[in-house]
Amino acid sequence: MSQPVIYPKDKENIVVRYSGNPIVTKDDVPAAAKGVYNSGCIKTADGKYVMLCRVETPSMKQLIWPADSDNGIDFKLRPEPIKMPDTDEFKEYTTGMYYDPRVAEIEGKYYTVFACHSGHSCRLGLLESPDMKEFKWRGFISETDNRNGVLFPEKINGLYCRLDRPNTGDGKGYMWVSYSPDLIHWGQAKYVAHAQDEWGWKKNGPGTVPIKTDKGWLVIYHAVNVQCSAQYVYHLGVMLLDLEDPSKIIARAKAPILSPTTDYELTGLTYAVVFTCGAVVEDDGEVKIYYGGADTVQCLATAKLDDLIDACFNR
Ligand code: BMA
Repeated sequence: MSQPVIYPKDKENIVVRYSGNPIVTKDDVPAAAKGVYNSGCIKTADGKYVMLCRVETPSMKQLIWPADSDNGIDFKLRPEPIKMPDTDEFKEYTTGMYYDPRVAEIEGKYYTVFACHSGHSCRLGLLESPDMKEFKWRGFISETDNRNGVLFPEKINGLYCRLDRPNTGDGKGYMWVSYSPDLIHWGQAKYVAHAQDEWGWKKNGPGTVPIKTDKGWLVIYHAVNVQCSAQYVYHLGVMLLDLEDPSKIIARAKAPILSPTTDYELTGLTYAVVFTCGAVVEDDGEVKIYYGGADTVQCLATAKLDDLIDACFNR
């Protein structure tokens, strides 16, 4: 495998891996598991962190399993995963495959969007929680074939807003934005970002909940290239979207901010993947980026918010 591009050459450490990576593994799950990765995470009003772990079971089913932390680094999984509806409809459209949860706080409530996979392809599902303790299933919120849904943390022009990645049918997929009056019915879809560059030409999709800055919505996203004709390589990139019209890209880093280079990112249940579903911005401007390594382990990296913004302008 050729060496991935590292950004930026003169500031190689804008994203720093936590030295104790991985921070959550299958051994932390109070049940048999094959992996924990691509977990969402949020800091709640009381200053505690709640991670929604994507847990893969030995039979390849996926679970969403909450974990708690006081410091955003050491997480303890709760005794049980989130209970999903025991309905024919839920089973028909998930077949035990629901994953990549991304949680946003909007007007004091917590909303988690996740991918629901079945023989009918992939759609987005929504959970609502008042406190990240009780979770209520709200329903499917997309048609097929869509994934990587992530809600903005506030309404834009009076409507809920989300980024997602519909597939284009040719094995590719790019980031879109759409709007909703009620979080269930979505429309006014607009295209945001095409894949670009040698490290992300195959597809891209939203990663973390957009972070509001005075320069625009900062979005950490994933982008994929293919090496040796078949090996997908997942990188993280960063871009800024217009605050009022997030279909407009204000600035975008030319090179990835994180590429798979460590053992735990290169080898696992899959290969060469860094994939994020959550970030927490601390009061001092540190951004904790939670990401999955090789679809197997949950990792953490940190960056300064200002450096991520600068990276978008390729400074
Ligand atoms: C994507 C999603 C992610 C996964 C990635 C790499 O399509 O399914 O959950 O991490 O592929 O395998």
